[in-house]
Amino acid sequence: MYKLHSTCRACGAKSLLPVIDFGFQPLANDFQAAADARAGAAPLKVLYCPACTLAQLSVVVDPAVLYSNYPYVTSPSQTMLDHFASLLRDLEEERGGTLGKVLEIGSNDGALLKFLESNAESVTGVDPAANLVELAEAKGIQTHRTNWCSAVADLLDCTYDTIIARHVFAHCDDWWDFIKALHLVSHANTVVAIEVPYAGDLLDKNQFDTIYHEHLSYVNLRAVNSLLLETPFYLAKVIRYPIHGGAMLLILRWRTAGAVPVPSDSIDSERWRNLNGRAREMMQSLRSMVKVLGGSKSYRVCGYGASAKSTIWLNGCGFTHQDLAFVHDVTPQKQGKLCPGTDIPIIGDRASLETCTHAVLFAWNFAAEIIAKEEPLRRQGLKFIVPVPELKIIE
Ligand code: DWN
Repeated sequence: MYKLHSTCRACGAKSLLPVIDFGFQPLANDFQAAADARAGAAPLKVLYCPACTLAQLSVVVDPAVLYSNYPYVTSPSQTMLDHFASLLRDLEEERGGTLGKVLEIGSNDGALLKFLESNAESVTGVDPAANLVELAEAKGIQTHRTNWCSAVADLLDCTYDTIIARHVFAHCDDWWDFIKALHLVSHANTVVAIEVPYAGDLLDKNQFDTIYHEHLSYVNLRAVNSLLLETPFYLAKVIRYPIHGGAMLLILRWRTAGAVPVPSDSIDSERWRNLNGRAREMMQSLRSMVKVLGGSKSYRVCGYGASAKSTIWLNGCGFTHQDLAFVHDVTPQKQGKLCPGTDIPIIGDRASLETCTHAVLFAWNFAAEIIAKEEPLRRQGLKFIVPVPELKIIE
C-alpha cells in the first residue's frame, strides 16, 4: 500500500532527518461502513531536508488507494466561496484581465471551475477520483479522470492561459514530473497558480492534525525555489490566504532574463521537532478533557466535522464510541460510515447534535462560520471545543 521515501523531492538530497513520528496511522480519509474493509495503516513520520528545508513524509501511499474514490468534496461553505472570490480577483489582476483558457489540476467536484467559468474562455478539470469526476460532469465541467503527470499533458495537446492547482501539489510525489507537465501545457504568458498549505502557518498554529498520508510535503518557499532552479519556471509572486488554516498561492511563470524569484524563507528542523512534542501535549489535553466530561452523566460529547484532521485526533487520543457518541458531518459520502481507525459513526442528522453538551470542532478551519451558524444550538447549551491553535471551550 505504500513505499518508502528517502530522497528529497525538491532538491534530491539523500540525507533526510526524522523530526516527527506519529507511528502507524490509518489513512485520514478512509471512511468505510462498519461491514466494509479498511485500507489499513501506514507509518506517519515526517523527514526534514537540511539542504532545502522541505519537510516530507517517510512513505508514499499508493495514490490509487487514496484517490480513486475520494470522499472529500470542496467545502460548499461561505468561507470557501469567499476564498474563491479572492482567488478570482488575484488571478485576474495577475493576468491583467480575464482568465482565458483555464485548466485546474485536482479539480475535485468542479466547484472552483464552476465559480470561475463566467470569467474564462473555457474551463477544464483533471482529477483521478471517479466519484468526483461524475459530480463535476453533472455541473457541466469537462474533467479528465487521471492523476496529473507529463503523459496526461501530452494527451491534452493544447496550452492554457491560467493553470490552477489547489491543494494537490503537496499531495504529489514526483514534483519534477508535475512541473514538466505544467511546462507542456503552458506558454510564455501562462499564469500558473499553485495553492498549498504554508508550513510556516502549520508550525506557528500547532496544526499537527494536517499531517497525514495525503500530505506528502509541507511546503515552504526555500524548497520551492530550490525545486524550480533546474526548471523553466520561477516563483514570481506569493499571495497569502487564511483558508485551511493558512495557505499560500505560488505564482509560477516562465523564467525570463532578469527574472528575480520571491526570496526564500527559513524553517529549521527544531521547529518541527518542537511540534512533535506539542502535538503529544495537545492530544493528551483533549483526551483528558473528553474523559472528564464523559465521566459525568451531565455531559455528552460528540465531534463536529469528520475532516481528515479528525482522524489524527481520534486515533492520537485513542477515542472510541464511548468517548464521542458520533461525529456530525454534512458530507453525504461520509454519513453512515465510521471514522477511520475507530468505531465512531458519522451522522448528518441535526437532532443528535441537540442531545450533546459539547462538540469537538474538527473542522476548526471553518470555526467562525460554524460557530455563527450553530448559534441556536449554542443558546440551547452546546459548547464547541476548539483544539487548534490552543485547546479552548467556546462559552
Ligand atoms: O488537502 C486537503 C484539504 C484541502 O481538504 C485534503 N487532503 C483533505 C481535506 O482536508 P479536511 O477533510 O480536513 O478538509 P475540511 O474541508 O477542513 O473538512 C471539513 C469537514 O467538515 C468536511 O467533511 C465537511 C464538514 N463540515 C460540516 O460538517 N459542516 C464543514 C462545514 C463548513 C460545516 O458547516
